[in-house]
Formats: sequence, structure tokens, C-alpha cells
Amino acid sequence: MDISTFIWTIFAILAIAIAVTVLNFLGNRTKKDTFLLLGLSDSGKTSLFLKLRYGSLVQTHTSMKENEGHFIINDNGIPLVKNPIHVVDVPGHEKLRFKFSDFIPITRGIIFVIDSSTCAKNSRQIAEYLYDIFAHKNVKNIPTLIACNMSDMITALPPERIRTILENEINRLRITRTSGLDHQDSVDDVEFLGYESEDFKFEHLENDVVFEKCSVKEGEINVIKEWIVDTFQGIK
Ligand SMILES: Nc1nc2c(ncn2[C@@H]2O[C@H](COP(=O)(O)OP(=O)(O)OP(=O)(O)O)[C@@H](O)[C@H]2O)c(=O)[nH]1
Ligand SMILES: [Mg+2]
Repeated sequence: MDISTFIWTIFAILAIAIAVTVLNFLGNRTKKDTFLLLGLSDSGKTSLFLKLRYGSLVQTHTSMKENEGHFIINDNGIPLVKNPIHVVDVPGHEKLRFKFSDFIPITRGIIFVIDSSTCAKNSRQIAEYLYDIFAHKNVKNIPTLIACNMSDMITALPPERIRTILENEINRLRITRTSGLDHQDSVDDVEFLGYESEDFKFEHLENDVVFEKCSVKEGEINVIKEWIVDTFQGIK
């Protein structure tokens, strides 16, 4: 091999190595392996995060910042999926919840946690938060599980009832939002959810939205684990 062929070979190897490194870096940055836990304060997000991560029920306090971690979803220690999943619990406090949008580019699925026992009373607040999520321009197509938590409470409503209450509330909300009555943005900036000619239904969204009941306190969260695993593996 003469010297110029040798130099060109080294140059080609270096170029390929750099290209592979850059592609890997970009690939990792856009890897969508994150599941977001969103919802109002006291709905049970941190309890769920800790239960998923450590399998135990831990006493929690109002969160002032996100909890996040990479861990393997398991059933009593038996892994349900090979790779660790990134889970982020975003505080429900009104002034902190906007942080959810930082994670949207890497989000595979959203778990919106609701306290089923206070849902009727808080329906307006819940609908406002859901509206902000679904109206976000990059949330379209992100599968969403509405986890109707606290099903152990005697006053808990069933998921189908919760769905109807929230559909009615979002229906009312989209009229006020798009007429600009209680929103500071110009009407053009506000996304209209659903079909203009029909009452709002979750099935009108581009996102796949499912409602399931659960109780973190009673350890009844299998349906959440299964949904995470299926969504992570691209089944849902
Ligand atoms: N009865 C009952 N209580 C629950 C359940 N899940 C959580 N809790 C309780 O609800 C309270 C609030 O739970 P957290 O997990 O701290 O709520 P959070 O959604 O993280 O609230 P923020 O951090 O303020 O956004 C705690 O006292 C939990 O023990 C459940 O399934 N049933
Ligand atoms: Mg919390």
C-alpha cells in the first residue's frame, strides 16, 4: 500500500467513526422511552411512581419538583420488559405542571392520574389540564392512559362515568377557550379539540386514549404496567 492510499484509508475510517458517533448521539436524543405521570395534585402520581419503581407503598408529600428514574417494569420482581423505561412524575401544582412540555419530545406515553373519588368536584380543573396537554402541538399521537386511581374509596366513580364527566367539561371548555373569554392567547393560537360540528369525545382525538381504574394503595396497578409494556413495545 502506498502512502497516499494509506492516508485515504485512515481518513475513511475516521469519517465512518465520526458519522456513527453523530448518528448514535442524535438517535439517543430522540429516543422515545419516557412515560410521563401527569395529573392534579394529590391524585397519586408520586405514590404510583414509587410503587412502579420499588414495588412498595411509600408515604408521600406534595412534590415540588419532578421525580424521574430509569427502571425495569416488573411484576413482583419478574421483569415484564427487557429494557429500563424512563418514568417522570411531574408535580401537579399549577405553577409547576408546565414542565411536562420539556419531556414531550422524548415521550412514548402519558399516564394521566385522576382521583376517582373527587373527580366530579374537580372536573373543571382536570379538564383544563387535559386540554393543555391535548392542545399541545407535539402531543398528537402520543398514547394516553387515564388512570382512574383511588378505586378503593367508597365514593370512587367508575371510569366510564369519569369519561363522560370529562367529555362534557372539555366540551364546555373549548367554547370558552376558543371564544377567547378566559384565555389570554389570540383565538388563532388556541387549538380546538375534537370536531367542530360534534360534542367532544375522546375518540375524536388523534391520540389513542384509554380509561382504566386502579388503586395504588391496594396495589391494583397491573393494568397500568401492562399498558406501559404494550405501549413501550409498540403494541398499542
Ligand atoms: N385511598 C387511596 N389513597 C391513595 C391512593 N394513591 C395515592 N393515595 C394517597 O393520596 C395522597 C397523595 O398522593 P401523592 O402520590 O403524593 O399525589 P401526587 O399526585 O404526587 O401529588 P403532587 O405531588 O402534589 O402533584 C397520599 O396520601 C397517598 O397515600 C389510592 O389508590 N387510594
Ligand atoms: Mg407528587
